[in-house]
Amino acid sequence: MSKPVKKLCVLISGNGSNLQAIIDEIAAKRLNAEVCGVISNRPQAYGLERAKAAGIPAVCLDHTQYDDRDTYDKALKLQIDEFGAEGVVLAGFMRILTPEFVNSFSGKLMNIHPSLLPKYKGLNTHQRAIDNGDSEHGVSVHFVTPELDGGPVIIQSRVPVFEDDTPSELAERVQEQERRIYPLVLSWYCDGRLVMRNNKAVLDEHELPESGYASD
Ligand code: NHR
Ligand code: GAR
Repeated sequence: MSKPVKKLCVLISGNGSNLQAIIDEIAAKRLNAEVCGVISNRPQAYGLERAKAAGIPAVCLDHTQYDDRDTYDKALKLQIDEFGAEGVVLAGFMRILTPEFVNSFSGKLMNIHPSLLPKYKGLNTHQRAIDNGDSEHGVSVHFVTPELDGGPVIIQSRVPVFEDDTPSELAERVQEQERRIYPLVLSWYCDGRLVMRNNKAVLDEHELPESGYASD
């Protein structure tokens, strides 16, 4: 008998190309999941259209309409719980989340961050890698903990930085990798192979090293 599908809620702020990769992977039956809902904090996010086109409930919770982060995160949690989510996927979600929110989804909340963590936490990672003259850059998927971009890494993928790269060329190279590794990590999670234990990512009962599963 096949395992029951896991319900994932995907949080976005923009284009939603990671969301699309997840939707496509589910359609191709390589990911045993259902996207039960998509939430954006920005009304203009193109990812909302992608969700609707795939028949997925899509909601905008505009953070500018809330008094503070606490109130916003409470509304966010209510909506996620209403979708019946068993996992929460940050896919280009641009709002810092309160410790209360993060702790309430401990081990069920993942993020894709466009750098080789622990390098370049926070924003403008492509520009910073170029400015520092790095010869390589990349992307990390990690469990989310209250410490911003500080939770245990699950996987990383590396890309070269070329001398004349612009931030957007570099971002495109990184995003090509994102669309491969995020659905892969989610398939591990949905098959019950990936958990967070003692602030470590654990795959098939093996603690993953600090740089995560070696993907290259
Ligand atoms: N929340 C917690 N508690 N922990 C993490 O690891 C989180 C998180 C929320 C989002 C994604 C992260 C990224 O991958 C993420 C990880 C937004 C900002 C930010 O500064 C920083 C990191 C990330 C996402 N946001 C501004 C804010 O004031 C707003 C910026 C904007 O709207 O453009 O929230 O990079
Ligand atoms: C991705 O490159 C993701 O790594 C990055 O935003 C892009 C979203 O693309 N995330 C962050 O910068 C989080 N602060 P998408 O909307 O097309 O998936």
